[in-house]
Amino acid sequence: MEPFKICLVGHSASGKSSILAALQNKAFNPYIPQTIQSNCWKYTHQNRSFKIYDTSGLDKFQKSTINCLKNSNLIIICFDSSSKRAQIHVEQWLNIVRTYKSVTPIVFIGTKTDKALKQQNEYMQRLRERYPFYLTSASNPQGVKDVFRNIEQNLIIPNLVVERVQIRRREDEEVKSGWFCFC
Ligand SMILES: Nc1nc2c(ncn2[C@@H]2O[C@H](COP(=O)(O)OP(=O)(O)OP(=O)(O)O)[C@@H](O)[C@H]2O)c(=O)[nH]1
Ligand SMILES: [Mg+2]
Repeated sequence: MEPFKICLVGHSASGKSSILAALQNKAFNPYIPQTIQSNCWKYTHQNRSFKIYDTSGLDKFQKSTINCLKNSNLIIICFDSSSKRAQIHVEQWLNIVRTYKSVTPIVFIGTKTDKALKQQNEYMQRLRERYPFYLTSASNPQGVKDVFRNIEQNLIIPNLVVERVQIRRREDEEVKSGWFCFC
């Protein structure tokens, strides 16, 4: 059976590689290098194979990131939950994902919950209501692992991703119009 391909995308420094490092039992590294193009990690859980693609958030590697997106079965949009620009970054990545992968299910992971400022506004609330939505910190590796176990067990293994595919486009439109209302 082909591995289930999960693609991590999001703004540069949103914490994608740190999430992957936590899953790989690596210690949290505040000086973790920026990702060049993308990295892939394969693992097995409950007899099912998964491949996680950790992409670069930098514009100059966007072509490589889009290639990863195209091959994926599930897309995780990561954002820095402590950043004041989190909404803008989420919108940018939603637009990219919708342009290149219109029917692949999306999950959101807000990172860096250990930092003080968290974006708890109406936009984030709408995202939370419309998509699978998690908050975590790479400084708490068990928390990151729990997020992925939850995604595997509640969305992937029971094939719930199929239901998300059917309703995703409409949800995107609602979230998008909500976003414009806040400007
Ligand atoms: N405090 C805190 N810092 C974090 C967390 N996750 C990542 N960081 C820091 O944020 C910075 C960027 O993290 P990365 O994991 O490299 O971000 P990225 O999304 O992979 O970035 P690109 O590879 O450039 O796309 C690094 O200094 C990390 O140590 C977190 O949960 N808490
Ligand atoms: Mg990275």
